Amino acid sequence: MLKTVDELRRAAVEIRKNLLELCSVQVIHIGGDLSVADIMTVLWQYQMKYNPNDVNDENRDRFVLSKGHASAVTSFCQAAIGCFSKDDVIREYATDEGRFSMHSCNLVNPYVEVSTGSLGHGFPVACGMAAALKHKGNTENRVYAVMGDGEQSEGSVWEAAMNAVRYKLGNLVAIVDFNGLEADGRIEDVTALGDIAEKYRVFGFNVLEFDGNDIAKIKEAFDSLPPADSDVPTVFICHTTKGKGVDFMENQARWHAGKITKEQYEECCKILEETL
Ligand SMILES: Cc1ncc(C[n+]2csc(CCOP(=O)(O)OP(=O)(O)O)c2C)c(N)n1
Repeated sequence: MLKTVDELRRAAVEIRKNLLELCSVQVIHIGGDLSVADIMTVLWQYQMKYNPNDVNDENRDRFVLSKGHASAVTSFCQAAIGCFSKDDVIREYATDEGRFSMHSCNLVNPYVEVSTGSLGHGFPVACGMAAALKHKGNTENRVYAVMGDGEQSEGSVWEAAMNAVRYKLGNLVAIVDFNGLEADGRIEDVTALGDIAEKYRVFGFNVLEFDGNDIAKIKEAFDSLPPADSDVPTVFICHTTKGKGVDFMENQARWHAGKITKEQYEECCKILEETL
């Protein structure tokens, strides 16, 4: 596990380079992978209590990728802590026998807690997992669920949010990757989300709102979480940039998913290194 902001910044660059390498051989959901890369780096390499050698450990933190199309960034974050190698991900991605694909699937990959891809389904399952942990008397572990902002237009998200408060799921941490774009346009033009932080606050959540591409801010937010055995669920509203780190992809809905050339990959890596 990593400790410092500088180490985590370096690690996030590596995750982005891995994503771009894969993106030079396969179509991936690169825009939403890059927006959430900093949050996922801090979550997997700093925050989560997770033993890669024991996926069934009762005393593990659980991770649910509710925006299931960000499977590539999840796989590279899991590779970074030793679940498998980064080259496994690149070799097996989108192959018939492979463990990795455009959406996370637990039938072929035991490191996936729950298969996701249909938006609005992962978060309710995460709430159920948090309720089960609480019911079993587990006071140490948390359930982290990463959602998209477009995903917030699914009614099931709000049914789950209501029940998370009702069942006092203080071990639940919802993370909203608020990049302002969904698959083919701006959230504002597709759905009327309004003040999402206020909505969660009114539902009864502990709400933290911050820049989700700022490693120091992300680390600070995780450090400030109430104890897992507290009674109020937390949500992070993370303001991010879709395509973060690759200038021609930033804030471009057409880079929701796509593929780049080897030359673009080399060029992007150079620029990412310079940002450090
Ligand atoms: C129920 C459902 N409806 C539609 C889709 C198609 N879809 C895949 S990704 C996406 C956009 C999601 O936007 P957002 O949650 O903001 O994700 P991000 O921008 O972070 O990639 C949509 C509509 C889906 N996967 N599931």
